[in-house]
Amino acid sequence: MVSLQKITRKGKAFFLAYDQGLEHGPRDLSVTNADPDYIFQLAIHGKFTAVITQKGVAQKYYHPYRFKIPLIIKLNGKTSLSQAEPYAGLLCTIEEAVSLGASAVGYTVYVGSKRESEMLEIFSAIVYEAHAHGLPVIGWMYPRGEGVDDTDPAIVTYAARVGLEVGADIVKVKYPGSEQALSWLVHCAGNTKVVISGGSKATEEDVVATTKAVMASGTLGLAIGRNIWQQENPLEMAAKLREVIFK
Ligand code: FBP
Repeated sequence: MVSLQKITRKGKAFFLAYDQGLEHGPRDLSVTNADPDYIFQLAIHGKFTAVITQKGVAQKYYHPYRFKIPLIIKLNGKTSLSQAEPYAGLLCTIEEAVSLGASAVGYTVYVGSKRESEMLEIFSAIVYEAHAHGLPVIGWMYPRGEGVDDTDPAIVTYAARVGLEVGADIVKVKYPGSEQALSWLVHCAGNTKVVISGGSKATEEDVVATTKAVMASGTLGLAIGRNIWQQENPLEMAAKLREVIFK
């Protein structure tokens, strides 16, 4: 099994996700957090275990930080403007990710999309190639498509299990609503580790409470974005979450 050591600490993950500029666009951004330098500094001072970006942000900003914070490159993505069937095209190769200094790579599979099989095929090939370079692969396993309820815990669990079946080292899923549901999801993911995404901005109390349930369910940790860098005091928020994750 490929090692997760470079992107974890004390066996836990605390990833700062910053690919929303592509996925959601400026509606998520402010004068402060639209600047990738701000995010890399935040990742370092907030003691995250890695930062997640698309390749363009890495190309233009990562170099000065390359020995200070590990990088996870998201290999595919899409905008929220397209009305097409959920599908995120491949934008970066493993070779490019390696040359940009990535310690791991990520890829979204929209489980339930009519184009799911294309994404699964590409995902499987990525796993093979990334492992040949010693890089772990994180699957953003997101149920999506007509008639697919992406909030149904059974469906979120199915998506996580698909990650195990196709060779993901880590799956990134949305919180399935309760500690009990998440514990079952973690069990179904087996030796594939689980990280939970943050979602749109919530209150500090809610994020801390959810993180406690997330850690009690046996996950590897968090891959959180907006609930950190949209906060008024993101370093304070990061410190509170570190207390839960690493204690
Ligand atoms: P957040 O913690 O901000 O929710 O980020 C997690 C994430 O998976 C991002 O990596 C990605 O950009 C976004 O959510 C995608 O969300 P969605 O597909 O639901 O719009």
